[in-house]
Amino acid sequence: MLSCRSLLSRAIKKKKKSKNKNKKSASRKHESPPHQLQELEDVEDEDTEEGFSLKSSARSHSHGVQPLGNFFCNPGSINSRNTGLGSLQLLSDELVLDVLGFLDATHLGVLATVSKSFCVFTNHEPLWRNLVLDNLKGEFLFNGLWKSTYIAACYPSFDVENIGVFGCLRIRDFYSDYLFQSWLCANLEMKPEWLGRDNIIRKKGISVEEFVLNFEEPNKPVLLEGCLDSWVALEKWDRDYLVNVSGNVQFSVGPVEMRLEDYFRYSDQVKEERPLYLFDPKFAQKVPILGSEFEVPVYFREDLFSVLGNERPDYRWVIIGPAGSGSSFHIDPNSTSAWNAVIKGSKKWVLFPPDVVPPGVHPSPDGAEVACPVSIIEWFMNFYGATKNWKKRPIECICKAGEVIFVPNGWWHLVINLEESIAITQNYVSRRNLLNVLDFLKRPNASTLVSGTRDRVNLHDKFKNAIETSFPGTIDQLMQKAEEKKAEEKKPSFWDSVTDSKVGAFKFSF
Ligand SMILES: O=C(O)CCC(=O)C(=O)O
Repeated sequence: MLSCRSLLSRAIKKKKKSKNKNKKSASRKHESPPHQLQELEDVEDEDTEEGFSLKSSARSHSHGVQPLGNFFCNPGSINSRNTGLGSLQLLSDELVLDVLGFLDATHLGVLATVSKSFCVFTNHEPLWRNLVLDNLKGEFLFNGLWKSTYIAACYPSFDVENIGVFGCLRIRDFYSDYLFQSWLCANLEMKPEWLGRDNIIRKKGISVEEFVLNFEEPNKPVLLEGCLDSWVALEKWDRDYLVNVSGNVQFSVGPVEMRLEDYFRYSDQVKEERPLYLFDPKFAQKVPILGSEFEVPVYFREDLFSVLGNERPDYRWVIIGPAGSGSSFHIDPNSTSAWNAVIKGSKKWVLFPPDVVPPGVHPSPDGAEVACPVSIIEWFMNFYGATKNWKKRPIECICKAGEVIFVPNGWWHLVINLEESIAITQNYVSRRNLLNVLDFLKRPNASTLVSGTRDRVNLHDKFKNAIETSFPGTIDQLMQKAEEKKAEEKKPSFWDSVTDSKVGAFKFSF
């Protein structure tokens, strides 16, 4: 997944300080330790754009960085971004950060002393996040900032208590859309208007036949209520229980493996654009009791990849993340369909059908890469509005604990956790999408497209042969049915043929 940042060149109004400061600023002040008071005053000066509200935990690590639009509206001001970068000022912010990404912690630290501008760039938290993840893997105890987490782990005698984002430096005249937007996206609340639309079909207690006929066959999403009622997980799974049963087991969290307790310590404090997300395909092997506390809902029990035994691609995941974490726009692997069951918390879903690429999303022609905004919140901020007039409006919903969403194959979807959430998801192949999956696995660039398995190129033949062995004749039958359906769709109905001839007649008479 590639990411691209869209520009935010609009001026953000400064709010005048007055006695009538809004409640949020006042309470923020209250909650903060004394060493942050000075920084908080800065935030009150440079609050956010109209219509957006900051998370109550938002601290001043906007560090006074302002969007470029403010520079153009302030005649006579200088942009310390440029003066402090010297001849490197010609580089875009992304490029400066890319170059800094090659430096180790010591060199970043030294460079930070060169100028105010270098101080801002070298303290960009994602640089320190990469240093932590590359060097410490999952063996870190997060302490509020990635920079201090790194320093605390590598230099235990160093007092990291007072490491602010910029130490004691006050930044007031640094303008950068890129850095401002990164801060804003990390600190924005979801707007109510992003959550209000709920147009998914909800069903409770439908039969498997109804599900197949009305949703799986026509490849349409549906939200299913009440089908997790027998799950032990629904009753038992919370932080304490999961930490208890998992002990020192490590789970996949982005590029690293972490103990659950350490992950929760991180997710309690995190304020970043793209929080690390726990997404583990081996959880049931690692902690078998977890695998025994849920069962596949009745609608999704046909699971043809199971013919591959241990060679099947990854297919089920436990997903845990704080508010703001989630999955940016993608289509599920190997043309599979999926179900996603929320055990704790809630998730906002936005889904587009296979023939509609969502705004702000740019897949490569072969589908192997997708460029989209850096973060989910950035997509909402810059592209959600466009969906009102989009070719086809998306399907949207909030999926709450105890509910399951069916994600049909080929549908684009984005998900953001509205609160800390725990979920199970499973990707599957039934007879309704077997031919799609086989076609997908046979594509010429299968070596880059196929995922979740080591042997990507041979998966098609292995799967096809295993299906022929376990369910002889099934593929042929499905192909024949598909041909008949196609022919049926092509055949004009009586009414079509009548109206066609009318159109023809009119054409002639003109
Ligand atoms: O973050 C989530 O729960 C959604 C996961 C998802 O989209 C997927 O597994 O394809």
